[in-house]
Amino acid sequence: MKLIIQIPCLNEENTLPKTLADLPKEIVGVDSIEILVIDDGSTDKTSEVARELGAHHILRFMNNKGLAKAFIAGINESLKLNADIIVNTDADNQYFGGDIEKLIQPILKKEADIVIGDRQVETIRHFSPLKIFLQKFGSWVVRQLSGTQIPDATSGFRAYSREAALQLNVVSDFTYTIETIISAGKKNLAIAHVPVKTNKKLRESRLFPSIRVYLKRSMVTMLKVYSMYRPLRLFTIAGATTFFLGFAIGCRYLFFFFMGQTEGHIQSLILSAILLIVGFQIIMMGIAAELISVNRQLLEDIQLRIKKKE
Ligand SMILES: Nc1nc2c(ncn2[C@@H]2O[C@H](COP(=O)(O)OP(=O)(O)O)[C@@H](O)[C@H]2O)c(=O)[nH]1
Ligand SMILES: [Mg+2]
Repeated sequence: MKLIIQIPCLNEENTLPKTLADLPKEIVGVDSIEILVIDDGSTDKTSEVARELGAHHILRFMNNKGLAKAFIAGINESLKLNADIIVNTDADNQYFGGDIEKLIQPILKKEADIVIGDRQVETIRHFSPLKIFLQKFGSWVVRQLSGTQIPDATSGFRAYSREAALQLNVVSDFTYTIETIISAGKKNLAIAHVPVKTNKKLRESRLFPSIRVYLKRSMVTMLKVYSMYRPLRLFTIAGATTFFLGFAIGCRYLFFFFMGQTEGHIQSLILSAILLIVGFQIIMMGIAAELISVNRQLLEDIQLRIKKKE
């Protein structure tokens, strides 16, 4: 049983030493533990520090490609290195390395494909009440969209079985955390969660410059991923709402018409016709998107078979 711990990094020369020092050296049930640092075009000495401190593998990009790309590149590299379990953690030592043992237990016991570390955000002292509320609300939305029970959707502390990692695809540029949960839920993978400890904050978050940016990007991601996996439902809701609004306005027009008011109300007649047509077209687009989505599932199935052969 080989465990690879991957750490995506952008300019982490200061915090990486602490993070690496806290990682477990051995775990019962695991034969070897290797560390993979993904240096996403850092302009500081991240790669050198990682090498000096004994990281087994370093994947270095010449320019910054973003966390989502770095994450999936790490997963694919770990698969090539024959990992049986892949754990992702952050380079700012946010997560307590000693909890990796706990994190991989459900996979070792063959109870889960993916395990998400639950930070229990309400207990994190340096999170503001607004940030706690948004994290909880965001996780609730992700639970609804994914049909899973994950309490902490944006946690970057996770473990993947080889089987789950083979099925992983990330299309958004910004964050992989939400997307991977929604797609895993839709693919019916077994997702578990365990409570984990977090360490003191060493620096400000780089991913979320402000709450507004965080909200905007998260919403765009959720909408995009959900429309990838459940397009017909999404488009039908939008289309049907528009259609019925047009229908209601049309009925109002007909009501006046049959009551003898045969003149006037032309504006509402036009509006009704537009809404009816647009609503119908949205539903049609949903059907086309659903067919494309079925195609994507077939492609993913082929991709999985090829990856397994490789
Ligand atoms: N590869 C890559 N990693 C990044 C990037 N930005 C942040 N990270 C890493 O992602 C992890 C989490 O970033 P952090 O700023 O702590 O965000 P937080 O999750 O909001 O605390 C850390 O390991 C960072 O080094 C990026 O652009 N590319
Ligand atoms: Mg952090």
